Amino acid sequence: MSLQRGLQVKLVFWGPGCSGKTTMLRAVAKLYPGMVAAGPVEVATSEGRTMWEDYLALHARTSIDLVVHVYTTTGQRRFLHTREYVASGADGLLFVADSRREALDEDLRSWEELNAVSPRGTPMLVAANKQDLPDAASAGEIAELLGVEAGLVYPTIARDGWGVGSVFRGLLLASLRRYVGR
Ligand SMILES: Nc1nc2c(ncn2[C@@H]2O[C@H](COP(=O)(O)OP(=O)(O)O)[C@@H](O)[C@H]2O)c(=O)[nH]1
Ligand SMILES: [Mg+2]
Repeated sequence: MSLQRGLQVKLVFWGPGCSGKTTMLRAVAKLYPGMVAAGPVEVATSEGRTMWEDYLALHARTSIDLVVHVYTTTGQRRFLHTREYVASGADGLLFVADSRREALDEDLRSWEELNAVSPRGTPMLVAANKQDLPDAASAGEIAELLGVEAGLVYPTIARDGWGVGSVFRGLLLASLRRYVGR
């Protein structure tokens, strides 16, 4: 967070491979077309897997001139160092869980990794993504799996943008409240 030229906020999407982080970033860009200042930029392998990070900048020209930098991390296990680097200095973290039942083990592994590397007190919300799939675990089940309050878990369908605005605004507010609202 920087106040030098308006207010600059860094938000990071974290989660296991294929949970929908890149799709979520694209959905955010679609929700706020008038505010997109840069991106989405995607650094992917030839198979479309995120290799390094994706990046989107939103600029709200309000009285405080707010710039929101949004990054997604690569979910692939072997890229832990890249993830830590991309997530460092985050003002807010969104854990994008894959709600398919066969993905729940990977969700838990990725969640534990996030909690091991992120500084205590960083605002964190969870998206229980892929709610359109018939076997999807509910937001409540994801909350129980991760051991967090149900109110921190938002159901989403990143592929069509459903629920993405709510969780994104919630994360932005939580990251700002930390500095502004006390
Ligand atoms: N059914 C369904 N598929 C999704 C959803 N969000 C993402 N996907 C799909 O999941 C796959 C992985 O998504 P991607 O955004 O690349 O995942 P990432 O590895 O977390 O960046 C892609 O085929 C997406 O189209 C969703 O809400 N529902
Ligand atoms: Mg990706």
